[in-house]
Amino acid sequence: MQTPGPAIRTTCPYCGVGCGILATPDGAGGLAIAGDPDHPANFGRLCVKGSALGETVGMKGRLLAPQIGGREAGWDEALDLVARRLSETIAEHGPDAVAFYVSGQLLTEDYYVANKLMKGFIGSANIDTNSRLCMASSVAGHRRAFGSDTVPGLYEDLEQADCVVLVGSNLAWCHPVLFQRLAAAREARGTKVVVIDPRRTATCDIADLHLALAPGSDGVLFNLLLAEIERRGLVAATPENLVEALAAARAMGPAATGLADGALRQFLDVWCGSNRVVTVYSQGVNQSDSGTDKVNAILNCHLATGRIGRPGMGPFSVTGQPNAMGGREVGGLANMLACHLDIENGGHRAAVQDFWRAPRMAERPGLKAVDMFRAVGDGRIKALWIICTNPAVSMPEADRVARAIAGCDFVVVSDMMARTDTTRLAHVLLPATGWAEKDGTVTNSERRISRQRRSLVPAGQARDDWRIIADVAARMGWPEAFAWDSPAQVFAEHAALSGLAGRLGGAFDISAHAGITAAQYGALEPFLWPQSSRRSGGRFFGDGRFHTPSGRARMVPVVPRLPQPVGPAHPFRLNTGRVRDHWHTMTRTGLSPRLSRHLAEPFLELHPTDAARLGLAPAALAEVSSPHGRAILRVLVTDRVAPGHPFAPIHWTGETAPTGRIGALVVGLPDPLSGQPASKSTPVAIRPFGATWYGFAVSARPITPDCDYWVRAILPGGHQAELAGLGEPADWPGTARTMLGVTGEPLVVRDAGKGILRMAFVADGRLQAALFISPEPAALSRSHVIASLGASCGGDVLAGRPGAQQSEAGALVCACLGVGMNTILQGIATRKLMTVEAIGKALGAGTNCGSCKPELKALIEAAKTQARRREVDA
Ligand SMILES: Nc1nc2c(c(=O)[nH]1)N[C@H]1C(S)=C(S)[C@@H](COP(=O)(O)OP(=O)(O)OC[C@H]3O[C@@H](n4cnc5c(=O)[nH]c(N)nc54)[C@H](O)[C@@H]3O)O[C@H]1N2
Ligand SMILES: Nc1nc2c(c(=O)[nH]1)N[C@H]1C(S)=C(S)[C@@H](COP(=O)(O)OP(=O)(O)OC[C@H]3O[C@@H](n4cnc5c(=O)[nH]c(N)nc54)[C@H](O)[C@@H]3O)O[C@H]1N2
Ligand code: SF4
Ligand SMILES: [Mo]
Repeated sequence: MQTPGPAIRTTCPYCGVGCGILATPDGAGGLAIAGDPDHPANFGRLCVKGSALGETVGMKGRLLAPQIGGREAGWDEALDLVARRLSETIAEHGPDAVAFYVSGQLLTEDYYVANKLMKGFIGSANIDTNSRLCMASSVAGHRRAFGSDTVPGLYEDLEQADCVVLVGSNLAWCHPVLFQRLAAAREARGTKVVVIDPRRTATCDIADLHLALAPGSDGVLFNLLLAEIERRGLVAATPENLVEALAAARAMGPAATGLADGALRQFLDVWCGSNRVVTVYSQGVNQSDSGTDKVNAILNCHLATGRIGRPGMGPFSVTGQPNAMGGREVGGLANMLACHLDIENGGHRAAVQDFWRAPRMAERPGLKAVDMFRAVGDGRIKALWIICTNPAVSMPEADRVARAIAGCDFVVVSDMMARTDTTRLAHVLLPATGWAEKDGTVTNSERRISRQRRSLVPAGQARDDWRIIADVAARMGWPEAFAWDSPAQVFAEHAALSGLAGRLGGAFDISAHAGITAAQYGALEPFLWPQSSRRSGGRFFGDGRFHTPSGRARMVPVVPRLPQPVGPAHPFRLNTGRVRDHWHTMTRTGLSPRLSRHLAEPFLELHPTDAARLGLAPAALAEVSSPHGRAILRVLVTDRVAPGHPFAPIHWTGETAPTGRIGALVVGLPDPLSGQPASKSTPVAIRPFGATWYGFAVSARPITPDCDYWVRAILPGGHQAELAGLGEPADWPGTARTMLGVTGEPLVVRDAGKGILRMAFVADGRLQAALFISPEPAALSRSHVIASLGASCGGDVLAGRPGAQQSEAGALVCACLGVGMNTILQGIATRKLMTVEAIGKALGAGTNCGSCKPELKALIEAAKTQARRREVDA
């Protein structure tokens, strides 16, 4: 515990926007969270995930002490064991028999230390990161086009542009504060916004044009654009390969995009007609087996027109994780060295070896994520250290990856949480400090480096990742090279090395900070890289000078490859991605009741014609299978997706919904250049899941279901679960007691004719737990049941819906102010709240973080459409 303190300036640990946060310790282990008005990424704004950070910093679920083989151990014993087993493995099988799998959520200092240990001291490059699943195609595309992995522009370009094109990016949900900045700019100056996504997402709310192109056809689309650029005489630069790239583009026909001529024409007109155009792209582009070519197809258009590196124009790869960029800077990918230096360049290797005084430098690239886990599976890798990532869920072919980890001779996992799908498989578990407990730096999507600052004391015996790695390195025989006392010293070393890289011609140079003191590090303001004696911040490439040997940009002739066609056994193409209020495998956002209420269950967005053909009603369960695994998902029938192209979110795990693990379905098919797997395009089969019963449960105590389908989520005063099964238990009350963690006899309502069974466990007149079973998907007011939990109860909860006096709030739309869908619909219907502002004024919804504004607008639009239909009918 600590005393209440002044606000500490730190950075959000979620997305790559990198918002500044004011975290104020409340003295009881908690934090009050506010946006930092002075941070140049967000100027005080936060999205719902950032706003809810205070709900996720408690002790619940934390890994508090090292564990060996499931028993608690001391730090010395655990670190000795890890160092000994790594050293033995290297001695017996060579350095390539060990691997580190790390994360874009590590701080730069953690990342630097891990990379130094593997590439300079162990002497292998078998360190790869979840950024391989995320940014690798952008990195490879940047390096081909620019000669370096450099993001040319700045966030303010989105505000200064006349046209912003979002390709494979659901900015509204995934980079919400950047979305808000764009939406505000659009209000102010009429920015044209184009969304290119096979799915109609919340981002389309501000789109002047939505191109629902055929999945995977982005390369074709941007080649068509390049050909149009030439036709209109807009070629304004002379990059390498210009002639060849234009020839490849001219060969293109529009058919593969599936777009109507009119829509395509509008896109070409607005892109070509806007000198100030920013093309933002994300996972719809990167996560493809031809992702690198798609990135270059986009970059080509900006290079040919010279629309790059000047105010309001340029290509913009928005990064997902808070420190995806920092990881690239330290060389955390298996095919990079450090500070953007090249592992295959002898001169670069010698310089880094000399700087590190390294005994044994890696001389060739290591295994990239998909191949790394294959090597774990077939025994080539015998010791694996996983840090700050949950590959047993998030890797493609996740079941196979989990089996590989389980079969590996020696597995170490460093995490802040005790129970994840990956920690379950470890021989040694090392407790890491979490976001609020650690000090360091992160780099956001616009190259801005910000401090993350400790605001709470570490949980239990948790230690910082950089220190854990350095302590292992020291025990492996290299104490001098890993002898830092603080992250400030690590940062200083990293900054000094970047100076050396800068002298070798690299763009990433922050050597102005090479001599940084602890006090200066403490006070470090957010800054854009580079920062050296030669230059400071700003945009890149506006002067036409690139980091290639010739100094010219390189266009890449792109011959687009479309995704493999689906076949009769697996006739649907599964798209995957994110929801608004959860972060990846939910180890942190899953702790927040309000974040868990926007979407509390995994789902499959399925087009109405597909649903009808498959005999799947709304809210039915579907079994989805691929050659790699299976999942059971709640069907959400919607025309937001195209026929044949269902979508499922990625967040659920063995801890929250064992049959909702989407990674289990996804094929591990990497791009040949970047190694990034195609996570958005898996052929699957779908059929109804024939449950004989469905259920919904709430309990004040943790729920531990044991049935064919279950999903659990946290509530303000307890827990909830959706359930379904193929065969009913013989003794429902006994099953309920075990599952809901309660004792005693329940109140029971049974309608044998309809097959309905309802049970309430009441103690001291208050509802402790309830279970609702029916032969159809349980139709009851979940928000009423949830609100009844812990409240005084005379059994009326068993009606499953509120009485006449109470109203039903419905699914939570505004998570910040707790405003439900029904409340909003009622407001629209009875109080004529026909604008987002009116709803905000009357109900509060949308007035805090604003993340739900697209949904509010959609509800208003839906009401208007309904009203129009009624007029027509009348
Ligand atoms: N709420 C929330 N925000 C997050 C995260 C989170 O877990 N939750 N994670 C962060 C991370 S690490 C990342 S990488 C980012 C990801 O941010 P985004 O890339 O914006 O998010 P995704 O939902 O993965 O995918 C974006 C879109 O790509 C579309 N898509 C699929 N196939 C294609 C295609 O062939 N062409 C095109 N043009 N589009 C296609 C999908 O329909 C989807 O809407 O989000 C970051 N922000
Ligand atoms: N099908 C499909 N699969 C995907 C994607 C997709 O779009 N579709 N997206 C991919 C992308 S872009 C990404 S980025 C990945 C993300 O996938 P993961 O990286 O596997 O997901 P996270 O849940 O963020 O895992 C982070 C882990 O680190 C722990 N942790 C948090 N902070 C710390 C810390 O400071 N130190 C340590 N040691 N541990 C910490 C958390 O508890 C958690 O267990 O998923 C990828 N997988
Ligand atoms: S947009 Fe939201 S999740 Fe992303 S950094 Fe800002 S507050 Fe955090
Ligand atoms: Mo990511």
